[in-house]
Amino acid sequence: MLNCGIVGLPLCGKTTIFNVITKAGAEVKPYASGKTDPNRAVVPVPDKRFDKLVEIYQPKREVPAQVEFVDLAGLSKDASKGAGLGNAFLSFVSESDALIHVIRCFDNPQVPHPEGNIDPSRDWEIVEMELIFRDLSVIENRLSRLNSKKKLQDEEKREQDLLERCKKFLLEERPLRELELTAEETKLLRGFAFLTVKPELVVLNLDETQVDEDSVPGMEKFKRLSTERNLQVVRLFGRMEMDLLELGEDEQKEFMEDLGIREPGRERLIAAAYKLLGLISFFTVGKDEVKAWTIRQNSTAVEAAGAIHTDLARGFIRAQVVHYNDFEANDFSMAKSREKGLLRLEGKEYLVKDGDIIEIRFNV
Ligand SMILES: Nc1nc2c(ncn2[C@@H]2O[C@H](COP(=O)(O)OP(=O)(O)OP(=O)(O)O)[C@@H](O)[C@H]2O)c(=O)[nH]1
Ligand SMILES: [Mg+2]
Repeated sequence: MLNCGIVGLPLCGKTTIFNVITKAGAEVKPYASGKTDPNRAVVPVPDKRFDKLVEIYQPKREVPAQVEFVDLAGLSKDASKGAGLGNAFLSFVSESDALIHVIRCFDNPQVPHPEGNIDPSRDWEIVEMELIFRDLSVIENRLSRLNSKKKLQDEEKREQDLLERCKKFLLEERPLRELELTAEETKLLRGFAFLTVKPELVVLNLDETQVDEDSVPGMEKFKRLSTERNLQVVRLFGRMEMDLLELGEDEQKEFMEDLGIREPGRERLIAAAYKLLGLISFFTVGKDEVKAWTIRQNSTAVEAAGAIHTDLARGFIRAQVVHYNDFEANDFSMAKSREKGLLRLEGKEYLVKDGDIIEIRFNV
């Protein structure tokens, strides 16, 4: 299962956000935990389409899509040089498929900020630079090995050129995710497990007193930075949403409305993380089971079949497909959808869309 690692400076609210997402109830302390062993939890991905299908089919079993979240220890300045938990921490980051970067906006005198004051863009840059330094040191190591060889094979020469390009890019303080690469180059780089290629979602962790986010010191500067760097940003009232988890949904909404907060960030954040990972869902439906299956974007019908069972991919004949939106527009009736030609048979190479309802015809 793919996972999102939660990163950020010490005491920015990573574990709090992890608890909001996962309802795992991990311990939250007002001093840096210094814990290397990450908290992990698998959570169902909220999807109104899935809920509706369950309501229609009333199946014996319902299985939503899932994603794993990993709550990492705080990343200190100079971690790439071994400070704080240093390399141990960075190796955990390298195991994540995508990053959720928590930025502290809340002010809390009981919880000292490691840099002394609230400044979202500075904090973003510190963590980003550590990831860049770590990637640079991986590149330097490899390059010095390649450079020490008397004669390079063609493939090694290509690798050397590509790494030089990456290095130049990183030295301009830009993450590798912004570098344009061919499919082949992407594959070549995969083995290095670079940290700055991982897709990143920024979470602004706000305090309930910061409903007007412009009251956060340095917010204007951060907004400029996020436009310039094309950051994907989600806002969340971490501690408040964690405290509200015990309440029922309605009570929670009411409470938040009183504070002037439109909607809880939890579901939005999980959905954004799922998308960030490049994942989509297709559904299988029936009286026994309604299930949301997770595949990567641009997967084919036969790959989708393989996600269900290798036999289905091996004996694949056709996929019967109707998109959820069409199904809904036709009163959730397969017969009506078929009449309109919206329920159709697709071959192996069909690119599955997020929200397709699929039945695999196969023969083994
Ligand atoms: N006032 C306020 N305090 C918060 C908020 N979010 C987190 N805190 C407090 O900040 C402290 C640290 O929160 P954690 O979630 O443990 O932070 P962390 O980033 O996981 O910390 P480390 O793992 O030690 O790096 C706790 O005392 C939280 O209650 C918030 O939105 N407002
Ligand atoms: Mg923590």
